[in-house]
Amino acid sequence: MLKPDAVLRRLIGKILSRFEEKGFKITAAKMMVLENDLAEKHYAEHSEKPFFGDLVDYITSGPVLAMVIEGEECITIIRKMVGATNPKEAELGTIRGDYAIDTGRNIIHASDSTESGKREINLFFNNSEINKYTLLDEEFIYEEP
Ligand code: IDP
Ligand code: MG
Repeated sequence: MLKPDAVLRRLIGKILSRFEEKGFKITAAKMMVLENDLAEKHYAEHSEKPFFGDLVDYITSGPVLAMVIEGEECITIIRKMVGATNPKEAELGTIRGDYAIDTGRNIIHASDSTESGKREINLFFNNSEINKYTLLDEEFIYEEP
């Protein structure tokens, strides 16, 4: 999910290009302003943290771009591409390392496990909104497509 600062800073294209160039498949995308309730569900695991209120304010402060991105090992690889939670510690070359400075303005969310991925996809998308298609160059991305 591209957080509101990514959208307001016109970083959508640059960030999505990275996922496309890597070889991943974007199978759903939806821009929306999250209601508090949905934001709280999305970040339920952090509800007891001191930054929870600020986090919900941040993620609801403007439009986000929610997406489903598919590909082999995509959770692990995308978490690497996103970089550390604190952008000051994120390696240069990662999305947060290149485009962000503060943890509370770290521009992108990525699911951290298959389970959280499924849970989060269900929060934002119906099955009918997820598109099945074959990339034109899939045979060059994967040894065994
Ligand atoms: P992640 O986004 O790298 O998975 P999490 O620990 O799941 O990091 O935290 C979720 C989000 O909460 C972070 O992306 C960041 O926006 C915010 N956050 C995490 N830790 C802090 C903090 O210590 N202060 C302020 N915001 C934080
Ligand atoms: Mg997380």
